[in-house]
Amino acid sequence: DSNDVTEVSNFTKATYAEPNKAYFGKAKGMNVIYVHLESFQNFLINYKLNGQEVTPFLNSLTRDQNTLYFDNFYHQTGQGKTSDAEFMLENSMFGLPQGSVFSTKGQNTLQAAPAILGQRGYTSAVFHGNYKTFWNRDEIYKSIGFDHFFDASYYDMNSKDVVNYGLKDKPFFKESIPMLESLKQPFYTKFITLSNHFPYPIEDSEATIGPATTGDGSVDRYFQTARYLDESVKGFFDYLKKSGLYDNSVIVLYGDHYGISENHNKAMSQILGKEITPLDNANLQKVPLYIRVPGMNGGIQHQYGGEIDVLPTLLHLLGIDTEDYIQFGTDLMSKEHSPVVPFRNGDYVSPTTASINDKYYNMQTGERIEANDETKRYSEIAQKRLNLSDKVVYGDLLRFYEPKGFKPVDRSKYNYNHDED
Ligand code: GP9
Ligand code: MN
Repeated sequence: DSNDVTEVSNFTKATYAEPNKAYFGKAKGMNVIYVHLESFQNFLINYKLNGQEVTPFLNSLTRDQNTLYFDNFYHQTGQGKTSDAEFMLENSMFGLPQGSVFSTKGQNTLQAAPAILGQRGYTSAVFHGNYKTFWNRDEIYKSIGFDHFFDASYYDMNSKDVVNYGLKDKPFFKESIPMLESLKQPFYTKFITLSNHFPYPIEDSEATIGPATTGDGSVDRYFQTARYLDESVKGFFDYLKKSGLYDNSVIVLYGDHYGISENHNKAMSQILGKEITPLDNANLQKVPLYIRVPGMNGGIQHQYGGEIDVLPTLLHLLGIDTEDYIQFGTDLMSKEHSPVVPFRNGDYVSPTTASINDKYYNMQTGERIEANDETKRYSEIAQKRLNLSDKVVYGDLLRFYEPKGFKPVDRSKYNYNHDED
């Protein structure tokens, strides 16, 4: 009830991290373009397979002068995979310890990015080459406040352009362009890619790099579908540059979750040339995060963070303060950003220590350590953030909370029925 939500809002206000003045408002009024990089792990960045860069375009973006690239950024998804990543990025609340919050809590009251921005004149849309009911998107997107959802029914799903879960990324971006151009600016948009998805099927004619040779087929093909994704994103960027959108849009790219699970550690140890320890496993949960803002000073960022932190970071860049919102992450660029990155199971990593499966590590040396004051304190912080987030989601507590100046989302105003549009 409202007592519970007061406990939560006291916590998020106490842990709020003030915006960094050098970045606050740097993207004010700009369009927002998210590119969801399916199953894309950070080890791919700058990795060379047989002497060749796997993802030359995404590698080059780490050196772009207007781009922040975060190289200690972790996914925090659970069983909800893609949908958990989406939930965290739209809300700065965690997915659930079991199941998918998208599938089970689609009717919850939310105060998500599309609604916050929609009330400031933004039009919002999701583009995705799979059908709208997958992960219950067509329900929860109403609570999130997405104005438009261009799902597979908007695309040419001919059999040569479709593989695995849906439309291949190259035709996906290409066919998205006229729909993107139909939106009133400023817009808040998300492009959810699909081709780099387990078990990473790809036709020889579309593979522009040879497979790895571990003998584990999905690991071996992962590099080929990652290359295909890299080329797809480059093509989309070429369009953005040509159209001028590049100069008035924030572009955020993120890997949603791991692509290669621990079941493939034998092949991964061949790829990385070393035995995979539990701490290596945790670090393999790093995914890339890029934030490009025209005119902003970019650079490689080493601070630790995770998917929960993206929304406050973005809102502060857009010049919107987050203090009054219930959000469980903190602005990555704030001097008060929390160094503790909780995983969904209660483990955590930080720049100094990590807790993995009830064992503790020195993050710098990789050595096992005994529990100490910091590991106890950081474990408590991680657990507290997860528990309070769960309390909000299970109790649908945002029903009882109204951020200053925020109008509740009216779900009945949204529908994604293509034919009735
Ligand atoms: C499905 C796609 C994949 O539409 O987003 O979801 P995942 O299997 O990665 O959770
Ligand atoms: Mn996914």
